[in-house]
Amino acid sequence: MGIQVVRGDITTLNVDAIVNAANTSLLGGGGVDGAIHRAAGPELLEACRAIGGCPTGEARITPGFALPARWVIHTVGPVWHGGQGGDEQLASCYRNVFRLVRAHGIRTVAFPSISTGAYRFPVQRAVPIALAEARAALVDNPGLEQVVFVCFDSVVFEAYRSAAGIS
Ligand code: AR6
Repeated sequence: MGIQVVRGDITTLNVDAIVNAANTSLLGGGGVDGAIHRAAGPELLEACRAIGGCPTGEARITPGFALPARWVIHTVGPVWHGGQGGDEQLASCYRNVFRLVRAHGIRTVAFPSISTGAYRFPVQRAVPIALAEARAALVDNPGLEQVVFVCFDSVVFEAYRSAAGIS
C-alpha cells in the first residue's frame, strides 16, 4: 500500500497501469519507451499512432496489449535546459497521469523516472517532484492503492530510497 520503490524493469510489473516516458510523437524511442513498445508488441504502436501525439506535460492512455499491465499511460517529460521551467512541466506529467488513473479506476500504477534519462533532468531535482505528486494523489484518490517507482539503475534507486525515507 502507498508508495513503493523497487529496482527493475517496469515492463515485467503486474500492476493495473505502467507509465511510459515517451516523446511528443508517441511513436516510440529508446530507454523505457523502447522497452515498453518491445514488450507490448506492435499493437501498441498502432494505438499510439491513432492518438496522434502528446504535448509535453500531458498524458494519454492505451491498452497494455502483451504486457502484464492492463494499461499504459504515456506522458512526455520536459527536456532539461537548466533553470526552473521544467519543474512545473514535470509535476504536470505526474498530475495528468494521476488524473487518468482516477478516471479509469486504476488501483495500482508504476512509474519510471520520467525525464531523467535521455532528457537529462537532474535526478535529485526530479525525485521530490515525483514523490510530492504521488503523495497528493494517494490523499486525493481513495481508490488508488499503490504507486510504485521502478528504478532501472542504482543512482535513481538510491535517490528515491533516500528521498522517500526508506533505508
Ligand atoms: N524499466 C524502468 N526504467 C527504465 C527502463 C525499464 N525497462 N529502461 C530505462 N529506464 P528515458 P526520458 C529508466 O531515457 O529521460 C526515449 O527515447 C532510465 O534508466 O527512458 O524521459 C523517449 O522516446 C531512466 O532512469 O526517458 C524520449 O525520446 C528513466 O527510465 C526520451 O527517451 C528514464 O529514461 C525520453 O527521455
